Amino acid sequence: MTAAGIATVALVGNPNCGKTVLFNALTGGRQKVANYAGVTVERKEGLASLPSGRRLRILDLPGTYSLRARSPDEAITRDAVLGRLAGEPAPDVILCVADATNLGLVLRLALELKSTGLPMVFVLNMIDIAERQGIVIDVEALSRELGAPVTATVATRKKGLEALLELAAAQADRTAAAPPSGWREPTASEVRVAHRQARDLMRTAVRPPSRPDTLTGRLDSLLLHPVGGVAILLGLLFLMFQAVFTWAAPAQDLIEAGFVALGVGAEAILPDGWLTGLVVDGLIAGVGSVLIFLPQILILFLFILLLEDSGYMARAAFLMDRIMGGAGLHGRAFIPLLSSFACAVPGIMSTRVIDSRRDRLTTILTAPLMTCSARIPVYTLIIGALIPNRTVGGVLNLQGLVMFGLYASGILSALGVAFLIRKVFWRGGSEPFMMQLPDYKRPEPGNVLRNLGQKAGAFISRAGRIILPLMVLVWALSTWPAPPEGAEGPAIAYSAAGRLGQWLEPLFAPIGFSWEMVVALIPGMAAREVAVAALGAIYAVGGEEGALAGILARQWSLASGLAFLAWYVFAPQCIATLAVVRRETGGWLWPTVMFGYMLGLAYAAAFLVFQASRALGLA
Ligand SMILES: Nc1nc2c(ncn2[C@@H]2O[C@H](COP(=O)(O)OP(=O)(O)OP(=O)(O)O)[C@@H](O)[C@H]2O)c(=O)[nH]1
Ligand SMILES: [Mg+2]
Repeated sequence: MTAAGIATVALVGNPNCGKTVLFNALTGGRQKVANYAGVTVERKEGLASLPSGRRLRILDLPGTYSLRARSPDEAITRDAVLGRLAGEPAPDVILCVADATNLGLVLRLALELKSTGLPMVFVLNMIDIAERQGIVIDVEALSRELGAPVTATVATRKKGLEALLELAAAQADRTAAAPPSGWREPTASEVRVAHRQARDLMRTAVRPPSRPDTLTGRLDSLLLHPVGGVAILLGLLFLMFQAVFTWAAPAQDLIEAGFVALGVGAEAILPDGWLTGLVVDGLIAGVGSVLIFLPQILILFLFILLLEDSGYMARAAFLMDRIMGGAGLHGRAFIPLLSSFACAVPGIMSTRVIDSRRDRLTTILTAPLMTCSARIPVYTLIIGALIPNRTVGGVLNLQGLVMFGLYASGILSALGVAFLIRKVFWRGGSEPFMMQLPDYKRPEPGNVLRNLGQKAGAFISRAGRIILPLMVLVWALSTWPAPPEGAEGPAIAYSAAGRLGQWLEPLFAPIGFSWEMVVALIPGMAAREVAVAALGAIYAVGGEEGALAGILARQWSLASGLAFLAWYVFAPQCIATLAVVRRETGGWLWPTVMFGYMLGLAYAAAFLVFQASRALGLA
């Protein structure tokens, strides 16, 4: 027990049994939940209160099948249970959480946990589904054999939580249990004995379902079909991109109109002078040019969250395994790579589910090539400004096609880089794909909405925390110093930003970047979408009128625009990603390698695109 007298209760169980839903329900937390294995990869803690006013510290841990950990996320759970995490004693109580419809594997884990000597409560979660399927569980027999109280919960409906907390508190009060420091890895024969024990317990205490889940089987015969399944997956992805562009348009127009009105209003109220410039050109034009992408980002996340919570995402991983395996990527790399479509930072963290270090590093190095949502503002802005909105081949929209091409370039180059790494640098095949496919579930609207709200909050707060202060800086640097007496040309050309851009311009001339583009790249290092805000501010300070897309259409050649897009597919334009790579790999070597190879690819791609488009007369 800690000094404050608050007992620590750790949630331990197989992946995908509902530990995080339980954690969120007990502590009011907001950790990520989804219907596939390996969602939680970190230790999280929170406080739960009992009706008596007593409090318990709850730990949410990554799912595991055994204390004999193989991957980094499983090692976290093992170390937390055994009190091996720095500065943290072993928990006072273990809540062994089980998916009540799938007790076979968790009973082995429960027996292993029992052998640590820590007090335990065995939690039959998802009892709603087990009852629907007609599974009968002999709670008394289970409790006797495990030497622990057993209780049932429906975490998603917050059912059974009070009883659970009471049991946990009672277990915590038991006279000190033997510390688990004496725990050692069981030998092969001990493991066999434990497996037999778990099998026997399963036979005596659990009567198999009288109404098994047939929906999952029927859906999978279609969705996992080698041809039909892949066609459906591609269809879903296509629908997702269509939706991102078409559904978002009305909301985007509304937000844009709002910011224009805000700018006009501010200009009317504020006195003439530098303050108006800062507010109207720097803050409103800059931040507004990014916030109009909120609807698109929310639609993208809505799709991803629905696919995750229904259980389909794990199937997509399964379908992609053959293709990715051909490139030398581990099947388990799919979900990290897919999460990277939202943002590479959680994507890179979720590579902890990959046990082989080489497979994990390959995935980390390729994750930032996936098109993260921070690129959406950049892509959409430039496509909207420079690519004509016309139909090709009768059905396909040219703008949508270019967008699809950018996503495809990211994916193909990731496969190419992985192939190169695995075939040239680290030879050797990757391991077979093993991932338990979850049963399909109706997505929880509450979970999806909460997650969506969090994404919206994160996007808006990024605008506040990162973009807003940077826009003050960009505005100041592009306003001062003022041009000398009798100077010719636009004032901004004499400012610090203008001079810096012009000084760097020769370096970027071969790839077709103007000095404004070069200047926008620099604050864009903090977060990719800041480049859009910076362009908005730079052109506004430069005296250009109207929406940013219209300005780009006048100022940029098609060749330069395409080169800028190509740059953004590859460029290592995000400090947060490099920082998380350093943390996950424990040094500067891999972030440096990543920065170098991505920068090289970005310059080469932009060069090729610019020169080729000029040769084709697209300038
Ligand atoms: N019907 C039902 N669904 C549940 C229940 N508890 C959790 N779920 C669903 O089960 C899925 C997995 O939940 P998570 O909390 O992410 O599982 P986890 O154990 O934390 O998984 P990892 O972090 O991967 O180890 C989600 O889709 C939940 O909505 C329950 O009691 N009943
Ligand atoms: Mg979890």
